[in-house]
Amino acid sequence: MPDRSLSSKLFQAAKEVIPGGVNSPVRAFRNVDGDPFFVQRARGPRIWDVDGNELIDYVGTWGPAILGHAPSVVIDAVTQAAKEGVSFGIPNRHEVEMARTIRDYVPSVEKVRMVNSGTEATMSAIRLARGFTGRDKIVKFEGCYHGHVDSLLVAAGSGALTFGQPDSAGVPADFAKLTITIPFNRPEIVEQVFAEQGHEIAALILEPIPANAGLVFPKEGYLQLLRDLTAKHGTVLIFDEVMTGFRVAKGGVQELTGITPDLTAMGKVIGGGLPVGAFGGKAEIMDQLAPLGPVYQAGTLSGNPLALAAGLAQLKEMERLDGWNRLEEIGRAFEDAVRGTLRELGRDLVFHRVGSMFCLFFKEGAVDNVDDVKQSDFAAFRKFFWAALDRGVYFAPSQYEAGFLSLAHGEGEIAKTAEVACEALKIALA
Ligand code: HOZ
Repeated sequence: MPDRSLSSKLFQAAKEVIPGGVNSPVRAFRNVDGDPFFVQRARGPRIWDVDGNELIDYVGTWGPAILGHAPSVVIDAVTQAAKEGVSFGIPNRHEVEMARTIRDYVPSVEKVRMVNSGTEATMSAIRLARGFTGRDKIVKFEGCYHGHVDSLLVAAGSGALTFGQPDSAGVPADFAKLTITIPFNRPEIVEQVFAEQGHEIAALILEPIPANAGLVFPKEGYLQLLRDLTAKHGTVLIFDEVMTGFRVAKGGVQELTGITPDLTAMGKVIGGGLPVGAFGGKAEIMDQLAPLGPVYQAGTLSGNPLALAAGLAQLKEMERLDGWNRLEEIGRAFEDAVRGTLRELGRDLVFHRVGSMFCLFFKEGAVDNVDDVKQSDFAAFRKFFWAALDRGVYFAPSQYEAGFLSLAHGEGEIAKTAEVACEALKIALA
């Protein structure tokens, strides 16, 4: 087992001054019964921990690192922007360029506002939908995670699910009452909810490909059903594409499926690794925001020049490299390697992939929603995680998280990963 003594010391020190030693729960490795490593630096597809261990990384800072870590175009853009000032609190030219870029990539977004995180994006989109419709109730899906927004921390995914807190303490019961949660991929249930309460529902929010309970695909016709029901009842349809946007395709899931929401929450890739979120959609709805309309939303650092310069540089490089097509090729090669390994072992575990996002479930049969994911063999997942990490491959430390490939993952990394995954699976499934 690799030496992680310096990481251990840092974690002990961190726990004295930071709750749980981490600034976001999924980093604590609790779901895999261990302590996290501390990172020293990251470059391309690799990270090095403070003890000098080298890892091939499939977390990619939870999505933003689509070119790989620390691409020179992003570093140069940030350096250049910093020379002109790190924050202004006054309009700057990057904001207009980013808004135009988002609108070009995601045609359902006629107007967009920049914020600092995915959480802010979904929170603001919900408030806007409520202000626009004059209604209070919202619908979300079990296992979908939309950041740590009060009204969305009900039956939530990601860290909330990982740590058995899908319903967070501190969320007033009266808020939670306004959130109707239903299982994903069950048409009859959403139809019933809208038949009974459609006239009271301000917004239906979902990750159109849920990626915070593993990676789950909508069944044929399901997204269209949601589009039709929300349109019929005057409900705002919100796609949370913080993870999938600018990643599974240039224009996100809405480009892949052709189903367009009224509002979209974005983040991760468009920040190039710096703190960025955005929400946008129909001009008619977006123009309800202050200073034009009655829905208040603001932020000192929103539209920060460094963050937007980083995001724009990353998107331009993706264009230049034909990034989304290449990611599909890398994803296919990765999938072939994983499926080959599973065949070799004679195991029929579920493997889902869309573009550069993937999830291996320690489960056979279908995975259509979070209840299916909960049937996974978590003990085997844990063994697999540590066996892979000990051999130099870092997968997300929870069965409920998706993995990410980047343009920096080449044939060499994929071949080594297949070898490691094969050994790790043998250990996990023994
Ligand atoms: N939203 C990220 C993917 N599930 C997790 C990031 C975090 O909670 O720290």
